[in-house]
Parts: sequence; C-alpha cells; structure tokens
Amino acid sequence: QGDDESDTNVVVKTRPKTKRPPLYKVLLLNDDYTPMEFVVAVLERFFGMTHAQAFEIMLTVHKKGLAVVGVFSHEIAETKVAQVMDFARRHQHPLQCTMEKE
Ligand code: TYC
Repeated sequence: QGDDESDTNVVVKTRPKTKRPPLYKVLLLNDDYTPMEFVVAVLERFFGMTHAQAFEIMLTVHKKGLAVVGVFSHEIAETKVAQVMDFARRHQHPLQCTMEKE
C-alpha cells in the first residue's frame, strides 16, 4: 500500500520532552514597621538560613526595598508565602511576601 517513496528514508528526530516546571522567586518586601529581628527570625524559620545569612538578607530588603529570599516550585513557593504571611499576621506585623515566575 502506498508509493515506494512514501515511507522510506524518512527519519524524524524528536527531542526527548523533559521540560522542567517553571520556578518561582519568593520576594520579601520592606516596610517601616516590622522589627528587623522579626524578619531575621522569619528567614531562619521558613527559609533555613543561618542567623548571619538571615541578617544580611534582611538588611538588603531594608536598604533596597525588596530581595529574593528563595527560588522554588510553584507549590513550595505558595506554601512559603502563605507561611510568612500567616506568621506576620499572627504577630500583627505588616510584613509582605510575594512570589513571581522566574
Ligand atoms: N524596615 C524595617 C525597620 O526599619 C525592617 C524590615 C526589613 C522590614 C525587611 C521588612 O522585609 C523587611 N524596622
């Protein structure tokens, strides 16, 4: 069935489809009211930073207005944001945490 030429010498190479899921940056935003020590505690507690790392990132946010505090899958990033926002709200601090696609 079909012409002699129809399905000879045809090689279609397919790229193995191993696209990784998109990553999301979790951002911490500066404000005038949240105590510095609270932000340091947040970074230690939810992002596994040492005190020194946490202090450094906190100062970056304080000076520059915001900083990336981690890069995660969508689900993990969402969880981090929710944990930080909930912790801040429970302590009545206006600290803001958001995520954006990398
Ligand atoms: N700017 C705050 C202060 O002077 C400290 C601060 C740092 C607040 C980082 C939020 O994400 C933040 N107390």
